[in-house]
This record gives sequence, C-alpha cells and structure tokens, in this order.
Amino acid sequence: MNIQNYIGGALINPKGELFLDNYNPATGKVYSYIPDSTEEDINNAFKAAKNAFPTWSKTTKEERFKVMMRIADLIEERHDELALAESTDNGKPVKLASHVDIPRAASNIRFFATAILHYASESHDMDGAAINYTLRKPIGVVGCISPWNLPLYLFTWKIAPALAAGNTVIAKPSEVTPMTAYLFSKICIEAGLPEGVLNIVHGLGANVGAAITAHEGIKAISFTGGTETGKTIAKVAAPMFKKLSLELGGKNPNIIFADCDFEQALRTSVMSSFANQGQICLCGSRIFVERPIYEKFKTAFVAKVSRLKVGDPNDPTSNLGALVSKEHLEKVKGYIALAQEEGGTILTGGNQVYLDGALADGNYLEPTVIEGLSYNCRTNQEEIFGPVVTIMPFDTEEEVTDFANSTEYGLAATVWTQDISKGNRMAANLQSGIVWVNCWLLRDLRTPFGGVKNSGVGREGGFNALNFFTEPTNVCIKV
Ligand code: TXE
Repeated sequence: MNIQNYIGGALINPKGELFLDNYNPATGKVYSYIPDSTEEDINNAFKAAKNAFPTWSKTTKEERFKVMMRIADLIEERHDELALAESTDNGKPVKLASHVDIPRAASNIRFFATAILHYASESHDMDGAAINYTLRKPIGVVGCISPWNLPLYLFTWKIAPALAAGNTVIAKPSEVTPMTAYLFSKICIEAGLPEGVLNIVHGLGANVGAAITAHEGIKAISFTGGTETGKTIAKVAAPMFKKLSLELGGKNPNIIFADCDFEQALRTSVMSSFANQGQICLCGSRIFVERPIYEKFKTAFVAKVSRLKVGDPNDPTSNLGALVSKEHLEKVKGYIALAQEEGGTILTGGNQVYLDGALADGNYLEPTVIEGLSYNCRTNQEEIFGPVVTIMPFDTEEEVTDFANSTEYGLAATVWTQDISKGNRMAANLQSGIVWVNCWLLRDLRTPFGGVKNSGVGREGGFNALNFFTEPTNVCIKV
C-alpha cells in the first residue's frame, strides 16, 4: 500500500514518484510505502497553503470550530482503525494507542476548536487619554514537524492550534510513523476542511523537514523531536527571523522521598519508566530514592518490572510492545552496554527479546533497571529514549536537587512526598518546565507545556499555543 501526500485538498504521489519502505516494528517487515518527497513537493504545498490563507484566515471562528469538531468526531468514529494503525506503525501496544494516543488526538482537535471561541486579547487604557488594544492576527503559512513516539497525538497537538488561529499549515509527520497522519488526511477531506488549509507532506527529515525550515514563506515552525535536530532547525530559521517553538529531548528525574505514599510511587514509577517502551519525552529515566527506603523500593520495583510482559502489540496482556525501529533498538542496546562499561549493574532486563513466528524479527527489548552509576556519567546525562532506567540513592533534598539539575535537559520532573511544603520547594528549585508532585503525565491541556535548557524554547498548550500561532499588533487610539 502506498501512502500519499495531502496537498491542495487532494491525495497525490510525490512529484518524483519515489517511495520509501515503511516498517512494522513488531515484525521487522516492510508493510507499506511512504512518499520520498522533496523540496518541489514542499513548494507545491506552499502554493496551496498560500492560496488558502486569505479565505481561511477570514473564515469565522464559528466555522473553523465546526469543521474541526467534525474532524474530532471522525477520529472517534475511526478509533479502532486508527489505534490499530498506530500500533502497527509504531510498535506500541494497541491497548495503549486505544487508551492514550487516539483519544488524545480527538481531544487536541476539540480543545483548540473550542479554545479559539474563548480566545481574547488585552487592552491597555492610558487614563482616558488613549486606549490600546492588541489585535491577534494569524501568521500565514506555518510549518509543523512532529516525531514518531506519539505520532497522531503530537501531530494534532501542533496543527490544531495553528488551524484554529486561522493559519494554513504544512505538516510533516515522522517518516518512521507516517500512517495515522495519512488516515488523518482522509478524515480532513471527509470533514470538508477547505482545500489547501492543511497540507501533509511525507518524507525524510533531511529533505522535507529541511525544506520546510528553509522556505522563506513559512514564517513559524513548531517542532517536536531530538535536541540535535532542534539545533539544526534553529540555525537555519533564526537568521530568517521565523517564530520557533521547539519541544526537544529530556532526561527526567523521578525523585522518591522516604515520606512518599510508597505503593502509589511504586505503581506510577513502573509506568513513568516504561510506558510506550520508555519512548516518551516525559518518561522518568533517572530514579532517585531517599536512602532510608532505597533497598525496599529497589526490591519492589525490580520485582514489578521483571513481571512486565514484552510481547505482541496486539495482545492485550502485553505491557511493552516493540521499539520503533532497528536503528533505535541498536542505539538503546548501545546505552545498556555503555552503562555496564561505566560500572553499572543490571538489576533486571538488559536483553533483546526474540519472539516466535511472524514476530521473530521485531524490535523487542526487556525493560531494564540499572544500579551503581554516578549521577554524572554518560548513561545518566544522555537521552536514551527507551525502556532503560537507572536507580540511585540520595541523602538530602539539596543533594538530589543537584543530581536532578545536572543534565543539559530540563523537560519534566516527578517528586514523590507527602510533605507538600517539600513538594513546593522542590518544584521551585528544579530546573524543569514541568514538575509533577505525586503523579505523572496528568495533563490539563490549558497548562504551559515545554522545557528549559536544551529541552526547548517556548511553550505549547492552551492560549500559549494560540499566542505562538498569532502575531500581536498593538493599536493605540487617542481619545
Ligand atoms: O528524531 P528527529 P529521531 C529524541 C530521542 C531520539 C532522538 C532522535 O532521543 O533517539 O531524538 O530521534 C524531522 N530539519 N526524540 O531521529 O530526527 C524528522 O523527519 C527538519 C525525542 O527520530 O529529531 C521527524 O519528523 N526536520 C522526541 C522529526 O524531525 C527534521 C521524540 C523528529 O525527528 C530534520 C523523538 C531536519 N534537518 C525523538 N531532521 C521528543 N522530544 O518527544 C529530522 N527532521
């Protein structure tokens, strides 16, 4: 089956008629083909988006709301098909895609469809002498580039505020997981989204992503992906004065104080370590446990992790499915080897898993827990982005704050304590865009989402995203 680009309202092949292999990570086999698009395809998408902009930007908010709500309804109607497609493309358990990815994609669209109806701008009164008000205008044609770990979830998280604000969009899903974006383009056609308003161009980052970044007509880029790619995009886009929102990597601390609710911290830490095979930028990959409960927590955690089932993503009893690609599996295995070279001891896991039959070539890896490493070794500083966590003891609040803040990243942190003052102090001292106290991945879509340091620039979520996708003009009227 050939995936197609969605340009000017139609599903079309790339100009060069070239396609790339698309793998099912659970079987290791090619199961579809993805357009190997080029700059020429981006130029065509740009023309379509530019033509659509004058009408779409003047379309009433009510009309934009209606078409977006139809898209959200269709995502829900196709829930089972999309969940299966996401799992087949990404390797994640169907159960996870059913409960998290696909419902969240519909919520993203609905959230921003309704948010635009409530979006207001400021006014500044100069004691009766004049009045200023802020006009918020859509930017024009904007670019959205998304990754493979939460494919439709992150794709919709970007395009929904861009469209709601009246922009037209050129979007590029990851070449590793293109399928649900393709199914989404069919949904947009069925929902009656006017042609050219959203254009989805598939292909490699170095071709399609780079062409979006370098296109002088595309005035804003919203990107989620690796920190190195973020740097490349910033280098190209900054001299062109493009607006940039960069959501990059993380190396998140999961800090467990002795006064925590032990069972809750334990249960949630298993999830925050290994959900989606550990391939979520918010996963807690460095577990710090206060010394008085270190041995108890470690023993209970390792016992739970060793009972997790790595298996067929279609099997509802599987806790972990396949890693997204062979290359990524090798990268993660490389970090397990590095951890051992650095003096780490594997408490559980560490091995590739070989399943039977059709799944024999799939990318499976045991959930892995490593002890005995210093907080500043490479394993504890670099993003692994797989089912691998380290566990370390600490003695004081100050010490664990230093450990937690020692990386170049600052995306998310989790703190477990029943002392709410301590929770507040930690939140104030952690260098992190998001701090969860006694929970993980609890998301209110209105809140600012993003990281500090090398985890990114800017914030997504709620009105932050609508502010990003609009340009303010101050209008001053003398009274
Ligand atoms: O991401 P890339 P990759 C981290 C994780 C992972 C590493 C690399 O550590 O191991 O990044 O993953 C597009 N110009 N995260 O290589 O390449 C690309 O096609 C413009 C964390 O898969 O950053 C895809 O659509 N675009 C992350 C998107 O960028 C380019 C989730 C992300 O791919 C481009 C994924 C270029 N030059 C990986 N090169 C998170 N924060 O959630 C690539 N792309």
